[in-house]
Amino acid sequence: MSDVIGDLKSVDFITRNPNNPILTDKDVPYEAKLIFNAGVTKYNGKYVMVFRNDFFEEEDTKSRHYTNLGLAYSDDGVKWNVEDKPCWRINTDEIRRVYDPRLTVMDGKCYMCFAVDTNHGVRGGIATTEDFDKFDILSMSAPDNRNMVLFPEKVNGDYFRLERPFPVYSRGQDRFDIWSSSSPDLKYWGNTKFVMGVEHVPFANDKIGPAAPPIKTDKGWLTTFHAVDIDQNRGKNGWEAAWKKRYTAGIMLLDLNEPWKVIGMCNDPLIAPEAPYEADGGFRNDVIFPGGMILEDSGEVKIYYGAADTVEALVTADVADLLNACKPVDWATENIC
Ligand code: BMA
Repeated sequence: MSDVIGDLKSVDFITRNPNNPILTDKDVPYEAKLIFNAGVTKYNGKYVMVFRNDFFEEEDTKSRHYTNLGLAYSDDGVKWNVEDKPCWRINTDEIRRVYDPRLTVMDGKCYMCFAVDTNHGVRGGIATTEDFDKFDILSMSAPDNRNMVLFPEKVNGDYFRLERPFPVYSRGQDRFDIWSSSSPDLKYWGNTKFVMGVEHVPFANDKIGPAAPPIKTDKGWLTTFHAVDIDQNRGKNGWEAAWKKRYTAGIMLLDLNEPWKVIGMCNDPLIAPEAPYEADGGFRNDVIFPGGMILEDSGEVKIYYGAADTVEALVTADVADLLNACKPVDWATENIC
């Protein structure tokens, strides 16, 4: 892994939606500041978005910080109507916040993976909902794990998820990778396998993790991931005092029957921060974080992503171009069972 990654550009076959950013705090009829990292799916004939809303006690972003999840609906996946109140917030003495929702529809039900900051570590949860008002939690992981995404159907009789544990103690620094687990019932998870390491991604030098839930194609499971590089020279970058990281989006292809096996990957970032709402004036500049991916019947793929931890944006691409960009990899994941 090289120390400094340098300039990165998006591939030339994605198109940023002309309405970008497609959702900001101005669209939200309650207290809101940073609208980002949404999960998006199609459910009961509509596009549904559950977005993360971070807001602050005072104007100053160093003041007390709150997070809730907001809900929006759309007929076309581009213009969104936000419901008049947040749909979910857990705030107890132990649980500080729930964030980064990811939506998957399976057998007519909507499932939502989410991250939870607790006093005893970060956990990944899975809930189910029919109306986005009542959420039943099915499982919560041990710390430290998050960025879970569900595959939209069972594979060989089991549910599958991608996930990103973050083993700080054993690896000594950020060096986090993508893993998968399976479950007979969405509650008990095991059969954990290594999928891809940060060293396999030429545009990462810090950590990687899942992004939007995978979509099924006849060539394999097509899925985005997030890739992080650090450059100590970045200094102040965004509203934070110092933000040295950059988040880009990658794309890879997983084997249909053994979804922990990477069969293709694009060696360049799919989306790198370039537009002003991605690279300038945000809370944390240079952050692209996909959370929703929808394959339309026309072959168009909509990829929704949080930009600069401040707004929600959309790019589109043709599924054939995305598949074509995933070249066979010259490494193999190694699992002992
Ligand atoms: C990660 C998470 C994401 C966020 C990203 C960039 O650690 O907190 O929610 O988008 O950092 O700040």
